[in-house]
Formats: sequence, structure tokens, C-alpha cells
Amino acid sequence: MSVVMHRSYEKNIFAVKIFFFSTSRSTSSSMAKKKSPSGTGNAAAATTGDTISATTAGPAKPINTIPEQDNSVFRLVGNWKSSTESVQTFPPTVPILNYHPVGEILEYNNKSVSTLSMDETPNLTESALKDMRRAAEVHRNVRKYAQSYIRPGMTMLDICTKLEKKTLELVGTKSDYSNYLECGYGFPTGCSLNHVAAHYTPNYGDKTILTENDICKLDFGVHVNGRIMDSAFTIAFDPIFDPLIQCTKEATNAGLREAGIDARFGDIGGVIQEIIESYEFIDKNGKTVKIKPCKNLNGHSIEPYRIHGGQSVPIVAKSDFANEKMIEGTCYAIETFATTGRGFVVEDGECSHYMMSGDAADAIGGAPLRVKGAKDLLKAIDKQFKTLPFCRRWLDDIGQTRHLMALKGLVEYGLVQDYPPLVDVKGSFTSQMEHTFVLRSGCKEILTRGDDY
Ligand SMILES: [Co+2]
Repeated sequence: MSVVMHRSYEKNIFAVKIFFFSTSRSTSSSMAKKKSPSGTGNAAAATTGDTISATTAGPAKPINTIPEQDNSVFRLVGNWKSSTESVQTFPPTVPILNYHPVGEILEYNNKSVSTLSMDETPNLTESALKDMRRAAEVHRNVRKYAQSYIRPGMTMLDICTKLEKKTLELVGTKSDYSNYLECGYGFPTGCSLNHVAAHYTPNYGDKTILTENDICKLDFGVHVNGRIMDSAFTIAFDPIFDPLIQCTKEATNAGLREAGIDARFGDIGGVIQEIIESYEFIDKNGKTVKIKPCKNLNGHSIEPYRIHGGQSVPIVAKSDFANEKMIEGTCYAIETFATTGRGFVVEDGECSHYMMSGDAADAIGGAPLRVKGAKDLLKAIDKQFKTLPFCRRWLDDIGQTRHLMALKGLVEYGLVQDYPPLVDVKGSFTSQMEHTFVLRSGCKEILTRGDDY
């Protein structure tokens, strides 16, 4: 849910943040850690908890054989490899508390020159990297689990609550949420359907059911000590969606290859746009439609506890920030969106996603909040989520069950920002793929890469 929408295609020109989630978990500290190469140039792909090896000291843990997970029901989501030496179970039940496998390492192209000698910048300490990797491992385990149960006929609500429960269990959030700012959700579980590109998650009471004709973007996040992993993929059962899904898979991977220290956002956006526009969609009546990027949706930099860190990564060549460059030591999410519609999104529909404005906490004392309960709600949001995005269900979950009026008041006062669903034209279809990575001094690390995508 950390997509950023720029409204320059609407009346106003200001950025709207969209959030993405990613979850990762670490195994419990008593568990053996797999020795993971931390050097550069090593193509060690991250593994799921399934392959955590039990070779180090500590209480003996059962070593499980985990079969391959067949994801072919989703057509373009890869299978998870089997493992014979896992201390994780399937479904995953072992909290991932002290396990931080290295992500996929990509070499920089020749244009990237590090000006820093080590992975020790103010933004990127060794402990920050560990937090990112642990969050990414939880994300992989949670999405592998989600892929095992998401099928047509389920309600979107059941899909999300099951996924979120597993996230909290694997990342180690306490049942009273008292350590939520140390480990928890990264942002609400997006499961936007069809022409809705982003920022839909059901509120309680929503009866929407996933059908075999839908195309669903599952975009969720996990954070460890504020390091948010934001990663998304597209679920569909009907082969007519294959080109639409394939183009964002390819475009995101191309964007990841193009990324680097001092890489220009315009160049990255251009590569992404060219790939997406090379695809066509044939609808159920046999009509051919050109596929387009959603030109006002963007990837973004990520900062501690801030899903949108201030830089946007466009998915078209020409944008307001085409001349800006990527910065060494920074964490980014590249997310590409493709559509069979007009090629840009607007806000529409019932809102579920919210985030406290950065300075709202300081305003609690002085804010002239006349709406009953608004001040108490803001205090509860500040205590629980700080600047991490949240959804209405999570307010209910922490006991704020009658929050709607107060929440609207906070939005009116600018203390909380609302992020309504972002939609292309009705009847169109959209797809998405997203990974979070970090620009280390000697290489790029694709933190959220897995066997599936
Ligand atoms: Co994002």
C-alpha cells in the first residue's frame, strides 16, 4: 500500500500516498540461523522459512520436509521449491524472530558508482539490513501461506483476516499489540479487484466474494522496527488475464535491473512503460485492447515508519521527477501497474486506508477538535500506529469500534490522511507487481524476492 498517486491528471496537483505491504518473519531466536552470505556479488536467493537450517547451537528442533507448493491455479505465480531440512512447518507456525536471509543480489550496471565504502550509511546499518531481511522473510512465508488458501468463493474479508493473523503470528506481534511498533503490519492488506488498482481492503461487514473472473492485486506489508517491506503480486484464474499479468511481472523486473546509484527515474519509468505498452489484451468478446501503464501511480522510496519516503519511482518516461536520481543507501519499492482502461486512476469508493500525518502527534494538545472522540482516537492512533498506515478494521481490532465520525473529523483537520480506492474506468482490468530493494554500496539487494515472483 505504498503506491503513490499523483493527481496531476485530475484537478489538483498533489501527491497521494499509497501503501504497500510486505511481510517477513524470522525464526525464533532459539532456532538455528542459516549462515547467509552477506558479501556482494553473491546470488544467494532468499529462502522461505521452510529452508531455515537447524545447524547451529540451541535446542533441537524438528527438521521438516516441506513439499513443493504448486501455485499453477494462479497461472503466473511460480511454485515454491521443496525443502528437506526446514525448521519451519507448513502452514508456517514458527515465528521468524532471528532469521534474516539475504535477498536476491543484483550487480549494478556500469553506470552506478558507490561513493561510500561500506554498508554503513546513516540510512543503512547492518542492524537495519537485518530488520529488512527478517521482514522480507515473514512476507514470503505469509504470501506462500496465502497462496495455499486463496480460491474463488472466499470473501475478501476472510482472505485478508487470515493473512493478517498469520503476519502477526510469524513476525511476533503480541496479542495485546503492545510491541506493534517493533514488529507488525507494514500497511493494510490491499486486495483491489478488477478496475480498482490499489487501496481497497474490506472494512468489517464487506461481503465481497472473490470469483474466478476477478483479477486481484494482493499488496501487503510487514515491518520490523519500522523497516517496511512492500511487495505485491496479481491473482487471477482466467487465462485471458495472462498478458496483463505478464507485462507487470516483466516491467517490475526490468525496473529492478535498471535501478542503481544515481539512476534517473525517467530512465526507469521509460523502460517500464515500453514493456507494458508492448502488450495487448484480448477481452472475452475477442476484442483487442492496448495495455497501458497507470501513469499517475508510482513506486516510492521507503524510510523508517514511512511507507512513502519522499521520492517517487514513475512507471512512464515523462513525469515531474524524471530528472531525479536514486540515492545510495536508500530503500525503494518499484511497483508497476498496467490497465486495459484509460491509463490513469482517480479516487473512488468507500475508504479503508488511512495514515496519520507526520506532525499530527504534536498537534494533539492544541488541535481544536470539536468532533466528539476525535482527540481520543488520534491518541489511540498515535500510540498504536504512529505514521504506519492502518485500515478501519484495525481500529476495530484495537477496541476503537465506533470510530467513523471521529476519523472523518481527523481527516477534515488534516491530522489523518485518507487514501480511498484508486480506480480506472469501470469494466477495465488492472494488474500490479512490486518488490522492495535497497541500494547497497556494492550491489542491489531485492529483499522481497521469492520463488513465486
Ligand atoms: Co509500494
